[in-house]
Amino acid sequence: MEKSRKTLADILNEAMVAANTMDRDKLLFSYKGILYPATFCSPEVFRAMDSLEARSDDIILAGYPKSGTNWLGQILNDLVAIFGKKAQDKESSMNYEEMQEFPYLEMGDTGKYERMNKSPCRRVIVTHLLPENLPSSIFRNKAKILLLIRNPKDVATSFYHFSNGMSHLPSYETWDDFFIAFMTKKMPWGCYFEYLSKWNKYADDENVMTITYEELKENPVLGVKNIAAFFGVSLTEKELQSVVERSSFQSMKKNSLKTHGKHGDVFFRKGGVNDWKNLFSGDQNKKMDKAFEERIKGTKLGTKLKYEVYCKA
Ligand code: PPS
Repeated sequence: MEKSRKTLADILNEAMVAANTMDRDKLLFSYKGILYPATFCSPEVFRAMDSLEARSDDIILAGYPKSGTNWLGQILNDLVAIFGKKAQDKESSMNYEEMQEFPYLEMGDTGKYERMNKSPCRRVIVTHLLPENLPSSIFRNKAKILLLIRNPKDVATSFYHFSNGMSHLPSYETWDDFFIAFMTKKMPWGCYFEYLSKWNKYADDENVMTITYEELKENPVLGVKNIAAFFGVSLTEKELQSVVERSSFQSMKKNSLKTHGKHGDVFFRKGGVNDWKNLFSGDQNKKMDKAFEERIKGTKLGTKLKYEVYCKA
């Protein structure tokens, strides 16, 4: 496979520079009824995506924006590097870093999927997409999927700060304006409640493991252990500790200038639970509680989210 030419930090910087010259109403485009950022995604890339030939040993991470995908991406890449070292075959002796594509499946160029198909490495593929928009080979070839979910109030809060901190997304003058957009399906990658309800149909599949941001935050050692077991990566106690340490919020934030360039601080903002309490009004709490009750409560993912614990005012 051709060496990936640009780092994540380079790609982010270029996209921000391009977005600075664009009109607000051109920042997002619609594809199959869902909005996406024009500086990272394109209809051509979406059309090319189905040529990806998924493998049963692929590591797929599915998570709505702002649910902690960079965090889990760090953990999964670390696990794959450990797995590769232990496999000690010709392929794993290649420089894993150099084999990497831009981690998000739906972002990149149209040649990306062909390059990925040629990669001999075990692949980590991150996506914000709905299950129905993923390449069909992911389900056909039984690739394992880690589904990451986060409480909707912190997702909205994180998304609001991100939208105002990055130029590739439309910014909002007030939190109230953002809240209306979040609740009326105007977000890039679609509506979070729809995301939860569509992924809920896959939550019982044996190839899908669900983890919440909050449970990983509470017990990262157990979380990493379970993730490693799900993907068949064996870890010594020392390796487990180092994966947890390298993926801590403090470590990732400290390293973010290197990994994400000058926008690192926006990606690694607070990294906690309950920041929504600083933004939500009583009325907004009621509105989101009602939407959750009507659409997600009682489903497997709804129960897993522990809404009563993390989202009740
Ligand atoms: S993005 O832009 O969609 O890719 O964002 P994503 O990475 O999915 O989510 C960003 C939020 O995850 C927090 N984060 C972390 N929390 C805990 N530990 C670690 N290591 C970590 N890394 C990232 C990040 O700070 C964003 O949440 P907020 O609430 O905005 O801080």
